[in-house]
Amino acid sequence: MNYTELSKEISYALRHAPWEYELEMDEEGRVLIKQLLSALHQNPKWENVIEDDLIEIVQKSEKKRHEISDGKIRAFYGHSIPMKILKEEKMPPNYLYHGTARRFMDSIAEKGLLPRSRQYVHLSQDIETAENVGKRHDNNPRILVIDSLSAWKDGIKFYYGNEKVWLADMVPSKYILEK
Ligand code: HQG
Repeated sequence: MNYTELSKEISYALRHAPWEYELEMDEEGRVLIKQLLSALHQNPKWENVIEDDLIEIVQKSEKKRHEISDGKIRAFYGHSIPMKILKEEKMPPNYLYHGTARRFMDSIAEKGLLPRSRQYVHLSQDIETAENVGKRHDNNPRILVIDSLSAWKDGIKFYYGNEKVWLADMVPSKYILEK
């Protein structure tokens, strides 16, 4: 069984298209594992997937994308569905980082960081993580430093994703220190 492919399909279902899988999602994005498994089983490719496979994917993945608890599974971040997933508001560290493409810089300087197709702007806890995020868009990404604590003190909300990923509704450009 190809765990990378299965992990991508689970992310797709939980972040972008729960209705395609007839999943009932709670306000924090959790769905019953049983429901997800029976949806996956309809595809011959995944007819043998069991809960232990999901547990292994979640545990072994370097990026903590999903969480399993109490018979439910959720994606920690990345959502694009219309129902806004409720995230835990939290005071951010002094600085957060955002890796992006050179070609987006003018627009970011003008409008700030916007969620684009997702529900939240995604920020990184450290520079290395931001570099990896940025490389998905540009082989020579720009790393932005976000003055997150000042932004938070001024009323910009930040939310906890996982130990490496923070979320925000948007980040005005005045809090972007290097660009
Ligand atoms: C850019 C992956 C123009 C923004 C990653 C980014 C992450 C603007 C792109 C997670 C803009 C959106 C999310 C503006 C922001 N004008 N461009 N005003 N504001 N942008 O993929 O943050 O592997 O939706 O800089 O590792 O790259 O899927 O977001 O370049 O954690 O688990 O618009 O997805 O995780 O791109 O990545 P994305 P992202 P997974």
